[in-house]
Amino acid sequence: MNNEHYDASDIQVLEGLEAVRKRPGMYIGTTDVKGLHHLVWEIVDNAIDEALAGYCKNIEIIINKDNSITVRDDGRGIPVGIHEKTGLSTVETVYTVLHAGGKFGGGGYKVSGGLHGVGASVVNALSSWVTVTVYKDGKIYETKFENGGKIVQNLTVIGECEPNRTGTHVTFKPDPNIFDTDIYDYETLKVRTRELAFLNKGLSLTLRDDRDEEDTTGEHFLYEGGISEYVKFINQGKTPVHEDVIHLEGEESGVQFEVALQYNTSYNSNIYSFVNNINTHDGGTHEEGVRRALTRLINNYGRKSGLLKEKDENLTNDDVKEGLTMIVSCKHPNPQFEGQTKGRLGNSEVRKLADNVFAEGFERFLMENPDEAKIIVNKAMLACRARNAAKKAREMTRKTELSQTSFFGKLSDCKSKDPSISEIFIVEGDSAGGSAKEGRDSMTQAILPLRGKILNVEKARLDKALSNEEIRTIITAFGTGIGQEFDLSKLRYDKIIIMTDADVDGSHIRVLLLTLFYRFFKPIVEAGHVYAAQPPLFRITHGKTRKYVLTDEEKENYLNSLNDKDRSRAEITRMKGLGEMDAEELNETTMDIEKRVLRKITVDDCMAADAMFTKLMGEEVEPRRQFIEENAVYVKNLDI
Ligand code: 0RA
Repeated sequence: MNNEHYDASDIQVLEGLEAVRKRPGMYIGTTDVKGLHHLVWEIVDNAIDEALAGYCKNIEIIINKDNSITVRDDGRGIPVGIHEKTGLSTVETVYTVLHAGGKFGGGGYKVSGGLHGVGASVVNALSSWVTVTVYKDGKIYETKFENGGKIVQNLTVIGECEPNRTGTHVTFKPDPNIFDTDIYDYETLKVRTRELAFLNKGLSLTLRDDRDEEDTTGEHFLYEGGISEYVKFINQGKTPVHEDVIHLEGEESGVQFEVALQYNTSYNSNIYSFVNNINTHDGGTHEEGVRRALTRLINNYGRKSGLLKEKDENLTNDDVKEGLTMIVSCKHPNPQFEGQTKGRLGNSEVRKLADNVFAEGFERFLMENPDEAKIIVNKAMLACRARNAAKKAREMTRKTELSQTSFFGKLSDCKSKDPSISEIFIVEGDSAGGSAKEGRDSMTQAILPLRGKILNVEKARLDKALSNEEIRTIITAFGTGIGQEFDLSKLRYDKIIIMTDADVDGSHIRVLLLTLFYRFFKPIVEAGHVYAAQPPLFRITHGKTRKYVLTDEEKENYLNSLNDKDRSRAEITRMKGLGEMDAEELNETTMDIEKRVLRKITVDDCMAADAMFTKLMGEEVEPRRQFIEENAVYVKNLDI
């Protein structure tokens, strides 16, 4: 090796790593907590490549006490010989030359994610220190770097090992001068480690947290079934409509493709696709191939089997994906990522491969499992009907003019057409609705009385929700539309105020409304337009004075503040319901902008409402009893 050349490349090396330190975002996206975790995956990806090449079975990830990370694999060990271009060992070269990566591979292609082989040097550049140990040829080699990748110990033999032992151990400490935080989150590492185990069947991954005295063995992730087990994992707690997960795979010209899927009885779909273990959140050709084949095959089977009649329209992809959980995974030697966030696979040849592999396997599945096939086709047909019904219902609510009599009969709208000063009270029961109508400020306050209980939308598709009168009226009143055409800017009121009794029935209706808003009008809740009115619990009268209070505590405080004479005339009435108040009282206590108390509803309230609903309506007596007991403050005077 000639000295001049060595100097030149040496300078180049330092310049390379310096560039990474100057603009880390270019290489790892961000230097926040996300970037910090990214470093781990760069190192793990190298080990996974070794596994995909068929030489590594176990990978261990350890969070050390000082928040440094150790990644161990039992692959062949990074080569230790001198690299002809740099004059350094290959290990040192891989860790210090920005574009070394794949070029130093011993054949085979790199398919795992990450920075295509430059990951090791990028991690080194962004670390305060790195130690690499290689087990190979009965020897233990070690090299050390500090301060952003500067070699402080050239590759040295530090001991001997069993002749058949091989592998690479890397420990790195992210540079606190680069990253906003230096603390690793176990849960974040766990979720991705588990995902990598699902995506690489048969590979054993262990995650251990040495910051925690208790944890000595860590958690092990090994899935012989690969993405099939991923599908099962996602479908936990759901009811599958066929027992076995369908798992199909194929390969062409070095491109591996596989897909696993299972239908469940829910109305939502969970479809995730990956290329080289990276989530392609915007899909791409691998996902398109499958979607196209799935839709085509279900239609073909439906027609051939007579389930789908001549008059029936073709099922769409939206129809066939209802209740579908599916993982698509492609391993590609030369993937082209497209789109703003590079989250889409662009390679056009993959569409055909995915279509072929899926079509062949799924057709066989349908032929061999006619019972399951029938369930799947019927489910898609129901989804199709629901889609059409929802479309019609949406058109109907859109067409329903506010002046139409059936609608007019329910809503007493306000005179103002200015949403910024308008509010709507959704009131439980006709009689309270009557008082509210009388007691309102008709300029800005609209009243919508609800008759009976509204539908629980948690267990219904959009079409069924839209067939419910009360829900249709609410949609028409809001003016925003629903589903695909929802438009927050069309909301006709600034405040939507739920006004229900302070008892179990009242809280039940409130919960149903919150569930409806959460599921179908979430942006309205997020924008802070939804409120709960707080009607008073007690009326205290003495002489000509009337006082309303919201809680027991307020009642006691008020009584204590009175003189003896007043207190002795003091009549206390527990307000049983809104319907009991006359218009004047209702206005004074609950509706008057100056005097009322409103509670703003948040998305968290809505999520809690869903859980509460399950308790209230569920078959089980115990949670229901418990709920009533916990809410005893509301139900003191209720006969139960
Ligand atoms: C290229 C060739 C050989 C091994 C590796 C790369 C290798 C790289 C990494 C990175 C992390 N763990 C790794 N394990 C292996 C094989 C060289 C030989 O056969 O001697």
